[in-house]
Amino acid sequence: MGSIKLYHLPGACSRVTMTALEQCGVDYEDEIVMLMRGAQHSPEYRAINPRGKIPCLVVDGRALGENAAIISYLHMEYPDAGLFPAIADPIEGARQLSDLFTISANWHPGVRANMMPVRWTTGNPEEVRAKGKQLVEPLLAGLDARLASQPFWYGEDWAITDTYVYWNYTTAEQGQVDISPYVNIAAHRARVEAHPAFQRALARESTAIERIGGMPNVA
Ligand SMILES: N[C@@H](CCC(=O)N[C@@H](CS)C(=O)NCC(=O)O)C(=O)O
Repeated sequence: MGSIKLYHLPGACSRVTMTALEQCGVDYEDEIVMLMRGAQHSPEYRAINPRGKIPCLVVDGRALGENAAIISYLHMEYPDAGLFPAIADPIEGARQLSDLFTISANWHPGVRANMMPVRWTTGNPEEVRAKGKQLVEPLLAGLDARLASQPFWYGEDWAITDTYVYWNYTTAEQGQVDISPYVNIAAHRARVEAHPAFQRALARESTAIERIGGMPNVA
């Protein structure tokens, strides 16, 4: 790999890609995109990522969006970094991708509807918030059941999938979903937070915030 830059926002879902970069030991630059100020819609950012989303990883001038795609790319470049358990079977490999897609396509929209309902309706936001909650609750119950017999998504070992689903359930919690009844998720949360690459990503986010002189207060 040549030059690599991650466009991100501390605390946003770009934290998943940042954790993956840290897990792979990639040397990369990073730049904060102030979503709360609409910077994702600026002509400058749209020239980098016309989709106006983060995360966006720019590798040698070529932009790649979507956590699932970026993770998949990093896994191809760094197959021994431990982003996923090693497997030889193509169906199992495709299932790992399928897991990322389902988090992206099913968890994330439900979480967002619950946390930011005004982005989804010009009508009553509380109805959308309730709908988001309704979408997320069976996912939480399914995850909790999965984690009853194993510490991580795939079993004994951490995978980036754990960080991705963690970001979703902790964000759901910020959006008025009570995750406290899910005891296995609570234990998973502590394990994911203790993972070294996640800790490095948090430190990297703090450095990025310091570099811009602190996060602005946005009314
Ligand atoms: N499925 C995408 C979701 C990307 C996404 O929605 N990112 C949010 C931040 S968590 C964003 O850029 N929001 C800005 C906007 O929608 O205007 C992924 O996982 O990469």
